[in-house]
Amino acid sequence: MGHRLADVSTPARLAAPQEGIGRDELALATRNHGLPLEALRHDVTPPGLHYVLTHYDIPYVPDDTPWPLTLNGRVRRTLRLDRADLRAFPQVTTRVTLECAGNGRALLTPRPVSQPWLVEAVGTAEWTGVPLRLLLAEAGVGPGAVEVVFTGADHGVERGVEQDYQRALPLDVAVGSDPEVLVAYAMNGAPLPPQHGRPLRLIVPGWYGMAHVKWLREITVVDEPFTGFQQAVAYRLRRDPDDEGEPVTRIAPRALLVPPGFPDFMSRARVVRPGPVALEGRAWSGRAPVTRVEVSTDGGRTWRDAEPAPDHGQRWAWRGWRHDWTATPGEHVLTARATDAGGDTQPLDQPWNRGGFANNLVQRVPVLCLDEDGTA
Ligand SMILES: Nc1nc2c(c(=O)[nH]1)N[C@H]1C(S)=C(S)[C@@H](COP(=O)(O)O)O[C@H]1N2
Ligand SMILES: [Mo]
Repeated sequence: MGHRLADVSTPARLAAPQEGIGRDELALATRNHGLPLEALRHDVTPPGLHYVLTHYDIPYVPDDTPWPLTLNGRVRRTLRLDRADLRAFPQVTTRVTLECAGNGRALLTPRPVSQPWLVEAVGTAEWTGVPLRLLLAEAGVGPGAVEVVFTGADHGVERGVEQDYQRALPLDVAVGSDPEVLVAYAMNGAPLPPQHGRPLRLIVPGWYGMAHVKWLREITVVDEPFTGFQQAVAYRLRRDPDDEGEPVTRIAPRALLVPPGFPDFMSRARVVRPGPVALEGRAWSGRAPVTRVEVSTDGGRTWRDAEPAPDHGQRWAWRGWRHDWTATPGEHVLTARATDAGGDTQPLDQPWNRGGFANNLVQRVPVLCLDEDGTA
């Protein structure tokens, strides 16, 4: 009795100047794990190493659970598709890099209080499913349609608003083929793992994670812009709580380094030996293909072009790069910076908004170069 949930008019909180990560953020961080950065070595992330983000609970969906996918709203005919119906449509497999829009949030000042990602909220998988445009064509998009709303089976409350997890896409993106949006039922050739949306999820190549609705059960064509919480309240770029804010959409360019050498357990600081060190990493952008990756081994004062890995023609997946470095005893700060064909690049100073969204500040990796006898 007397308990009240937070209110939607209460803005998401910013941490006080010296405030550390709290117990609520720790609880989110243990549920929503990141990619161990050494797994950047894999072209395709093994499923258990792919980052996970789930706002509420992971639904319990035993294998034989009926899962009719409903297509309704402004359509000529409502469809209810079971697993066999979906398998009867053409099947497409696409390699896609997913990144959470909040990646990098915990490094911001002031720090938005939410899932405290450093830089590891990313992963790449081969997603298999049915092109969404084929399902919408089968249902027949009616006149006046402007957006398509996707509803997941998970349910929770967020800043006082009880809701199913829902997100919308503009109609042209939903019916388009570049990117080809998928209703996916497999990840890396196996049924979706529970945490990644079993049995069905949306995949929107090039868009930040929030668009890829998991545990997808309903697709609704609407004739008004969708105003659900995850669209109109969350996932907007705001500097002040009452800004309307721009919506978060496509992934900004980012490069990450495979951590070189070996780590210190507590600080995660990297230790390397003097001599040649092959620096390697990944770079991606959902806006335009990555055209350049630069590396700095002196904390961003000077930059050298990295060498791109062979292009496998995977537009929506990260691309590898490498750079040979000769480590000398002492402390170094390594960093990498991606630029895409649209001219977007990574800032050296933090881009800041209240949600910490779409912030692609360059990664800084402190490295200690030590001789075998432990001297620098
Ligand atoms: N139904 C549902 N879909 C969801 C979410 C969710 O909480 N519920 N989280 C979204 C967010 S914010 C991200 S970053 C991605 C994460 O996908 P992954 O866990 O498969 O990596 O799923 C998105 N889809
Ligand atoms: Mo996310």
